[in-house]
Amino acid sequence: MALQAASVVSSAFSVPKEGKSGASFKDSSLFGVSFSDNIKAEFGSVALSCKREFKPVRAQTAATASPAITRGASEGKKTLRKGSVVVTGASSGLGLATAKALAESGKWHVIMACRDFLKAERAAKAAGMPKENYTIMHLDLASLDSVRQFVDNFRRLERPLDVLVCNAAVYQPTAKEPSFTAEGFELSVGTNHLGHFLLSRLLLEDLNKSDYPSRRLIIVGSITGNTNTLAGNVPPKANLGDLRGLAGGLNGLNSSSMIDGGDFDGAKAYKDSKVCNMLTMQEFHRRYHEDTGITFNSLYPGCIATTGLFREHIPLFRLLFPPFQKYITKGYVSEEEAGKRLAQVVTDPSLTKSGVYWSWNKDSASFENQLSQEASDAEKARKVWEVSEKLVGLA
Ligand code: LMG
Ligand code: NDP
Ligand code: PMR
Repeated sequence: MALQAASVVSSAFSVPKEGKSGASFKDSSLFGVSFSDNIKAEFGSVALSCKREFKPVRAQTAATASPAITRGASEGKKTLRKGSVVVTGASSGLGLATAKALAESGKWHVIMACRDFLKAERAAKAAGMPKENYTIMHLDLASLDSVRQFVDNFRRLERPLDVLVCNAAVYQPTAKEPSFTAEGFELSVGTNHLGHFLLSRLLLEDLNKSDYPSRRLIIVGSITGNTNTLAGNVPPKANLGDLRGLAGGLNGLNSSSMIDGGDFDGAKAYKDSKVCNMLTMQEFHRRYHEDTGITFNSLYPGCIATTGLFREHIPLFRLLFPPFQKYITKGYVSEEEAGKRLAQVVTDPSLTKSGVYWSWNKDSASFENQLSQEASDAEKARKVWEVSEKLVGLA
């Protein structure tokens, strides 16, 4: 059942006149980045990007939503309605910080898609999120039934879907044996990849119906899935192999619980799931960007060493990991800062390019990062897509 924690407001807001000022920058952080990545960011005004991307023809089905752009009562100024964004796993860590940043901007209504309603409600309250700017809905990504139920419930809200953020994840670095989703998929890949794969495939239709100027599908990736970085070379390394375990259903019975068919390793399963996330984003881009205009992106928000992601790690790790990242690798980023980064990928008019894996340099400036060979392998992306389709019942 959909649980609505906040009432819906239909207020509109004025489009800010200008985006950020232009800048060209060079990434200078040591780890996990390609050093040659200089990008010249283009910062157009919001109004300009609206003009370029707004296609009224798509608006036909957003029946109950107000049109994305309307004329303001006075001065004939263009106004943009509040954006509507779904964030999975918004009950803690990066998801919560992102939801907070978006809700506080007053420009977004955040649907917090969470497996633990009360935890999410308490977290939103404790974070001081304005209650008219969020709604909590139940979603357990470790159950495909729950994913389908969520999509039905979301549609009943009759809100447009302008941006979908696939953020939730589990990490089981100390598990000796695999655990499984409701359908019997190994839990990390089942939750982080397959649950999100079904969710995003189903909600693509809703994104496509939105008349919002910039519609985006964002899947959170990570440096540890990218073996072109030092962090990605800490064992066990991500490797999807020939996908034999995935093709067998990851059930640990008649197939391996690992994508590559090997023995269970929780840390590797997580890293593999992140590779799937990054491949899925690119396959979405190849299949749908041109026809729909939707922006498909992934990102590495920085090492948020204090989140709940490490809850199953040994206490010594949890004690040492934050200072290690802060003072030695310098890859550390606070939850708040990481939330701002992801919120930027949701909403920044300069980040509309599709098919990009965003990262940030030490001055917190975004740049297009390079994925590892495996995480940018188009053939593997297609295979992961096709096998995943079968597993989640779409093919
Ligand atoms: C595994 O162990 C566990 O087995 C697994 O269960 C799971 O938990 C997994 O990733 C999670 O980890 C990883 C283990 C093995 O690493 C450790 O945690 C051991 C820590 C050893 C400490 C080393 C000292 C470093 C300085 C410490 C300062 C004190 C702070 C301590 C904080 C600890 C928190 C981490 O790791 C190893 O096998 C050893 C490390 C291997 C480093 C790999 C680096 C490979 C470099 C290859 C270069 C490739 C170049 C790529 C190009 C890059 C371009 C930029
Ligand atoms: P957290 O554990 O704080 O957040 C994960 C969220 O996912 C929680 O809200 C959790 O819910 C939710 N979740 C877990 N399982 C399910 C499920 N079955 N159904 C619905 N929601 C679920 O970790 P982070 O904030 O660190 O992780 C967020 C994202 O950031 C992940 O995609 C992770 O891979 C990525 N990331 C994190 C990095 C880091 O350094 N922390 C670095 C790079 C990427 P609940 O609160 O109920 O447990
Ligand atoms: Mg890593 C060199 C930089 C760097 C960065 C940016 C990270 C990020 N890590 C780096 C280096 C190292 N780590 C080194 C040199 C080691 C060996 C001491 C190391 C170890 C390590 C462990 C054991 N790191 C870890 C773990 C985890 O359990 C985390 C993990 O792999 O989760 C899958 C992790 C991480 N290191 C990161 C980041 C971002 C993580 C965690 C989360 C993630 O990728 O989502």
